[in-house]
Amino acid sequence: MKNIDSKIHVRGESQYVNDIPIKEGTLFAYVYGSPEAHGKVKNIDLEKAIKSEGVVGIFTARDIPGQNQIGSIIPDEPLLADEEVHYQGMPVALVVAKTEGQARRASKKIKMDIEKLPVVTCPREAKKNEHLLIPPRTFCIGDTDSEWKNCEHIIEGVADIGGQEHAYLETHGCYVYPMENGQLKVYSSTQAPSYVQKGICKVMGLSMNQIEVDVTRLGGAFGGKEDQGTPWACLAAMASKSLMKPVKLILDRADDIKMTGKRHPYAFDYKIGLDKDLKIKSWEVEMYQDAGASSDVSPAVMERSLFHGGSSYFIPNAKITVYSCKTNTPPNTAFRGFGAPQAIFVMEAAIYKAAEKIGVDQSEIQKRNLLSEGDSFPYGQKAERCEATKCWELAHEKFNIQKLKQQVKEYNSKNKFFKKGLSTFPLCFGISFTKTSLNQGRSLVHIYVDGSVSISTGVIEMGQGVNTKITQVASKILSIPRERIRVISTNTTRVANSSPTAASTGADLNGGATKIACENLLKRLLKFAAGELSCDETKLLLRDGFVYIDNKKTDLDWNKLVFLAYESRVCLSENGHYATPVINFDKSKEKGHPFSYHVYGTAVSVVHLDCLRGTYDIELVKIVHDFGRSMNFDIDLGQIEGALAMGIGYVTIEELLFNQDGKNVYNNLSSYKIPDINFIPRELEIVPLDTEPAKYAILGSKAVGEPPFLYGMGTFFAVLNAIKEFNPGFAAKFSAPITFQKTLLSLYEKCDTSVKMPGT
Ligand code: LUZ
Ligand code: MOS
Repeated sequence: MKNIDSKIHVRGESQYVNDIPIKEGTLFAYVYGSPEAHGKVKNIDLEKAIKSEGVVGIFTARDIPGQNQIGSIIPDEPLLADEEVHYQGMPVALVVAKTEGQARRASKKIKMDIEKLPVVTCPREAKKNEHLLIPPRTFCIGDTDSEWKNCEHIIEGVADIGGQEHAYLETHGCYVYPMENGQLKVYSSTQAPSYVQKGICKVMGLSMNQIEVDVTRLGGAFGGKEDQGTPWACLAAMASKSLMKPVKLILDRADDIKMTGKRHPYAFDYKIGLDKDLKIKSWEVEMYQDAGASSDVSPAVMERSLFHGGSSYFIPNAKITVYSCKTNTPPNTAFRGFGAPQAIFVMEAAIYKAAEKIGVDQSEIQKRNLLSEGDSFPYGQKAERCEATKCWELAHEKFNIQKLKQQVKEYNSKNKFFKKGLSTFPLCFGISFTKTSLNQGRSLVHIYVDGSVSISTGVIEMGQGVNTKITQVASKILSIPRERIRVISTNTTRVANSSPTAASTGADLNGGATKIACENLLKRLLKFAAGELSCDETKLLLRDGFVYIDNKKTDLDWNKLVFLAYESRVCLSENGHYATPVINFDKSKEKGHPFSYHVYGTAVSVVHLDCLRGTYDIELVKIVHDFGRSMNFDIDLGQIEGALAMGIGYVTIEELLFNQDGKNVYNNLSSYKIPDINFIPRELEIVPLDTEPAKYAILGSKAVGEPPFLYGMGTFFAVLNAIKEFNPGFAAKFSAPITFQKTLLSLYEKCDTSVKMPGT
């Protein structure tokens, strides 16, 4: 089954927020952001701006009727800056005018008087200054302290990894109009309509039943719209309610990049101990999370870093600590992988360095430490239906990795200025929101009298194809063609209190709820049919749109059945609720069973390096992936390819840099480079692991949104290997992304560990 949206996408008919036909009298808003990264606000001069052509109103913190507060986990983030500014681009005022251009021109006339304060953009420095947003958290298993003496090899080191811009195609935006009785209707580009609803209520002093948030689809989000769709909606809502006019607020690309948070950069100190058989015995790591100026979802990101602190490996003794550090950059936020990529990066860096020091292949250490059935994760959950070794072995067999290594070696021996590097990468990713209560979904299913079906769920379609999966679920349970089913917009008045579409759980939670709703409807209809056909309900089933008795087709078809049921006053609507079973977590002990299952996989990457220029491309990536039993291979493949490209960009060419003034240096898509078609692997193969349907996944089909992002990380280590082929004296530094600039310097660097890379 193809993605149900492909047709309208290619015709340009899909409606995003900016495509919604606007109402008469619509006003346009523009956000004025702080020109300084840190300081005390002495004065905001609006005089010239107010007189500017077309301006209808300018709103500042003082105009907020409710609380000036949008922090969703910790209340530490004002909607509009009041006494202090904490990052460049921090929203200070909202200019509303008759046209977008007028609003923008007026905003240029705002003058701010700011008394500058020191700017910090490095998490280590913030930690040193004790600027932590929340107390640190530690996960422990075994006893690392007493284990070091049993280790044959002990390696210590540092690592760091940069941030990442989400680069969704559709920037943030919102369109709000006032309704009667003080109600507001809100169209928002958000992964979390219920968060937007709640946020507006807090800021406006309204109750949730006064706000209707509606989302048809997003042009990408990747976590960037989990928490950060909310401020723009709050601003537009405030203007709309105050002026009693429809208000539209769409960020342009430059402002979106400047004002919104990214993936969290991290810095690490680690210590790893192995025995003589290369088994990891002890693992200590301290992670310095760069949270930006306020906490946003950083505490939850921190939590996922803790959960993935052992990566795909069984570590009997571990001590994993994360510090959430306050810096003067936009508040960093959710991004595909959500703290796991950073934690996994430092583990792989430690393994790489250990391999280098011991003189073995990196993959030898990886292989010997893979999780096995029944092994404990540091948080107490045991690996069940563990596919780590199966993926690893199948990858070696299918892709003949031994031979690939041989070919790389031969190529390198024959070429002086071109080198190849290969690396293997095992994946293990936990599925479920780490916050147990978020693991619930709802679905409202209506069967209309003509037999067509409409479904509303709490899930957001953001290009990932979840509506196609929801349609498939309903089509399968109700046994009717998918053309008769329509998944409609996500709306807070139809489905309330929805969790954000995040943590790769959208299809599991909302598909699960849809399945329950459809099963209940089916049961009800079959009970009714049994009466009509005067037979026992247990003999009946619905197949291909017809009722069958004892496997014999009757002439009672779906349309007739639905119509007759309606005439007999049978309810044709159902509200399904799904809550993930088995999961729990005890924060006081930091132990529990937080994930309904794990996704496993193994990737092998080969890069090709031009040693004169320091440039490289990705020759191949081959992946064995554990889908459980994929319910839609085309869509799942699309997710893997997209996630892989994103993961490759993250550790290679995507460089996020803030200067001493806290200015985002690469602040548009011509200087911040994301992978294009030429930078994705020339050879790409994705092989599904032949395994059972997964017990707690929708129709046995495991979540696929985030896990494959991690495969891209393998390319970082492949580049290191290629550099070493040219410059054997080079001491690997674990500072991602490994840009062409860093690569070139590494190629010609003497073996001198005191040499500092730029940007570190
Ligand atoms: N969001 C969230 C997430 O609130 N909790 C999570 O555990 C999570 N994991 C991945 C992505 N987003
Ligand atoms: Mo996400 S990082 O699943 O919003």
